[in-house]
Amino acid sequence: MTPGRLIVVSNREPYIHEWNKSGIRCKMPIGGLVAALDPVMQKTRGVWIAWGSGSADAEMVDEKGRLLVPEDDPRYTLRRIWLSPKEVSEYYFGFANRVIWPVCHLFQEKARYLSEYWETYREVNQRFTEATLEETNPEDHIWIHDIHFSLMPAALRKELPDNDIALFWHIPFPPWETFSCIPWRREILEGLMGADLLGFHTSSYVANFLGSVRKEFPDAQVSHSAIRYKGRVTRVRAFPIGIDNAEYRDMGSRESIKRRANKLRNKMGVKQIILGVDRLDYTKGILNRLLAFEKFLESHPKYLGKLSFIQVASPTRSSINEYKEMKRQIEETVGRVNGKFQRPQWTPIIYINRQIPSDEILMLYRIADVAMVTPIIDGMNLVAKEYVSVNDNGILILSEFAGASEEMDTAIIVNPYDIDSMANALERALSMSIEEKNRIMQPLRELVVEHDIFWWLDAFIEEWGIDLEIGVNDEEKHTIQKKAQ
Ligand code: ADQ
Repeated sequence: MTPGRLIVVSNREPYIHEWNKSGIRCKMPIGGLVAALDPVMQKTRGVWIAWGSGSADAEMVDEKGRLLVPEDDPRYTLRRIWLSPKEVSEYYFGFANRVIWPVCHLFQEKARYLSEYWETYREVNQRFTEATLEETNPEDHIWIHDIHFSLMPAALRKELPDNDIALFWHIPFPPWETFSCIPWRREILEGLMGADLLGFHTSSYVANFLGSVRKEFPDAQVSHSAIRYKGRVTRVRAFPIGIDNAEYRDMGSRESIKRRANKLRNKMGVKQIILGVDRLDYTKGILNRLLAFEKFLESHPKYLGKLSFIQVASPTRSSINEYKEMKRQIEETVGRVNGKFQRPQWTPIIYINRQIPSDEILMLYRIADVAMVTPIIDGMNLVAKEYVSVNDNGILILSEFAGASEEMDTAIIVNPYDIDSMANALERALSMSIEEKNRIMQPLRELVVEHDIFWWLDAFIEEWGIDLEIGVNDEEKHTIQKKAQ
C-alpha cells in the first residue's frame, strides 16, 4: 500500500490568527486533539480543513483559504473555510450545539429541532465536503472529527469510493429512544455509515450507535462492532481518548508552578481545597456539585472555615438561552451558599467565571486535595485525567456518567443526581488516609501514563489499518510532541 497523507477535518482549527494591539498573533488552541494531531500532520505533511474563525485568519491565506503551518517551520497545509454569521448561528450554535449536543447528552427537551438549522448544517457539510474533495489525492486518508460533520463520510464516499475515511465522535452517543427524537436521524446515521471506521470513547456509546442503526435500518447486518449495509462495511470501535500526560506532568512540576501553588495555599489560609474545572455547560453538573458542597457544610460544621471550594467555569455558548439560565442558577447558588456560611476571613466557594491560562489550571490541579469531576453526562472528560496527571497527593471524585469512569473505576464514583451521596463522598475524600488515597489513585496514575493521547492516536490508526509512516516508538513520539510546542 502506498503511504498517503492525512486529511483532517474539524470545526476548530489548529492555528488561529487574531488581531491584537501590536498586530496579528498566531495562537494554538488548548486541547488534546490539536496537541495529538499536529505532530502527526507535521510528519505526514497532510491537509487540515477547518473553520477559519480567527479575526485575522483571512489576512494570512491564499485565494483558496490555504496557508502553510507552523509559520516558523511550514510542514502542512491548513485550509480555512469561511462561515457567514448566519451559518455560524445555524450550523454551529444551532444544529451542532442546540440539536446534536443536547440530544446526545440526553437533554432532548432542551433541543430546538428547527429545519433552518438542519438546512444550514447540510449546506456547511457540503461546503466542507467540496473543499475536502479538492484537497484529497487517491492515496490519502480522511479523518473527520466530531458532531459538526456527520454527513461528510457518506458525501465523500460517493465521490471517493476507494479512499480511507474515518470519523471520531467526541461526545456520548445516546440510546435509540433518545437519538430518534432528531427528525433527521436517518440522514445522520446514513452519513456516518459512509466511514470505514467510526470511533467513540466507550463501549456503551458503540452499543448505542449500533442499536440505533439496527432500529433505523432493519435491513443492515449489524454485529457487535461492525455494520454491513449496501455492500459496504463500517467498523465501530471504542477508543477512549487520553491526554498528553508527559507534557502535563512536565509543566505541572515546574518550580514556578509549585511556588505559586504554595503561595496561593498560604494566602487562602485553609487546610483543604476542593476543585471543579469545567466549561459552563449544563452537562457538567456544576449546580448539583455546589448543592452537594452546601449539604456537606450543613452536615459537617467542623469543616467551616477550614476548606474552600474553587469552581472554575469557563464561559461557553453564552448566547444560547439554556446556558444563560444555567449561569444565573449557578451564580444564585454560589451567592446563597456564601451568604449562608461566609466569615470575614473565609469564603466557602470561590467562583471563577472565565477562561484562565493553562498554568493557572495546572497550579489549581496541584493544590487541590479533592477534584470533583461530576458531570451529569460527559463523552470522556479530560479534566479527570489532567488532575490525576498533575496532582501527587489528592483524590478524584468522579461521576459514573462521565465516559472516563469506564476506565477510571477505582476513583470515588458518584451518581451526580444524588446530592446526599456526593456530600458523603466529599466527607470520605477529605478524611481519607494517605495509604487509601494511594490505593485509589495509583491505578489511575498508571492509566493516564499508559493510555495517553499518543496511545489513542496509535490505537485508532492501527485499527483503521492505514499506512502513514508516523513514529510510534516512545522516543520519537516525545521528539515530535516537543516540536509542536
Ligand atoms: P469538553 O466538553 O470541552 O470536550 P473536557 O474533556 O473536560 O470537555 O475538556 C475541557 C478542556 O478545557 C480541558 O483540557 C480543560 O483543562 C480545559 N478547560 C476547562 N475549563 C477551563 C478554563 N476555565 N480555563 C482554561 N481551560 C479550561 C469534549 C467532550 C468531552 C471529551 C473531549 C475530548 O465533551 O467529553 O473528553 O471533547 O474528546
